[in-house]
Amino acid sequence: MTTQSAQAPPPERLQEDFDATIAHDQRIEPRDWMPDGYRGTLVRQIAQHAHSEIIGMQPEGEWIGRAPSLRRKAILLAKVQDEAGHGLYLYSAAETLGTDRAELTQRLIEGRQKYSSIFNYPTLTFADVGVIGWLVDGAAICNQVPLCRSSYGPYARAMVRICKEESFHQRQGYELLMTMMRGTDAQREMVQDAVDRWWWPSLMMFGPPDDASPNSARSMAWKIKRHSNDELRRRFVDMTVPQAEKLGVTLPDPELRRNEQSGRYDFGTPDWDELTRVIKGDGPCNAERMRRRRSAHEDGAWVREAATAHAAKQAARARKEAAA
Ligand code: BYC
Repeated sequence: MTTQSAQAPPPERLQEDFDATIAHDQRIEPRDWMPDGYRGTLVRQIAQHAHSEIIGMQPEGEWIGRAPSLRRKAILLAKVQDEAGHGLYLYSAAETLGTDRAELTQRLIEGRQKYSSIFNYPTLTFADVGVIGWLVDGAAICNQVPLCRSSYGPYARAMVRICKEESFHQRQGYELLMTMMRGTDAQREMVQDAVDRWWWPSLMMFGPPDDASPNSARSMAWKIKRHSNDELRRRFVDMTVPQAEKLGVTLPDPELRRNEQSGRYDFGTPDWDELTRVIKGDGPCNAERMRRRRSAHEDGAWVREAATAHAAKQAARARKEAAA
């Protein structure tokens, strides 16, 4: 007689097990059963995150050849390489859900998947490198530290390593800006100008406001996301305002002030129409970023073909040796 446990459990039991795992704050792992919606949401978010890391190499990468000293060049090179690594960890996490990197890249290139709005703004001066480290990586840390507790194991574990590296990125940006602020008037103006341009786009990285965020409720119920977009945006402002004061720059928001009752900062409303436009492809650099991503993909075709041929050759040799 076949026992019940030797057979595939009934669907309602699978759902119950999944719900219990989430309720107990345990991790879902690749071989566990999961609802299609959960899998789809993860693929969407992880892929978008991976694409952001890879496209995010472009704005700062433009300054590697123009860095003002060998030290700055070495730091920037290391940072941009880290972003490539983050993309690869994330594509690997997505692979555990049954979608491979080639397929996800194809979806990006065909415009069927998104990447972060923040990378559609230009890097006009070297101060932008510092401000990206301070604000953009600072925002990334606020958003990603809670993702280390995301319910999907491979995503959460990838985040632990990524967050460690993001901390270095944020520190190097802040240190660069501190150095510039101790420099000439022209350097201080350059820093202020970069802060003015990147502040609002950095706030938009956290996504639309909660009442216009269609995915948040479900993602939070599944504990993929641990906090809402608005809560994370607020945490970022609370963290950043004292750093701006120490740096000696002004944040371009006349409504920004400390709320004595809550002990937190009140701030103005980002231009949500701008975020919508940038997400839809109409930001200052969307076309350029996608053009470069597509051409890098085409230029790399021979490497992928060579690696595949090499792997096939190795496998054939191993089979021959095993048979001998
Ligand atoms: N840009 O319902 P919502 C980095 C989309 S890399 C573009 O709130 P969700 C770094 C959203 O996808 C930083 N699209 O969505 C790298 C959704 O559209 P779909 C990347 C955005 O997923 C190099 C729609 O709007 N970080 O740090 O619940 C150098 C409605 O939104 C954006 C991550 O990817 C945006 N800003 O929440 C330096 C973190 N915001 O997909 C630094 C992981 C929203 O339904 N991702 N959309 O067509 C997340 O935490 C969440 O996906 C988000 C959005 C908070 C971004």
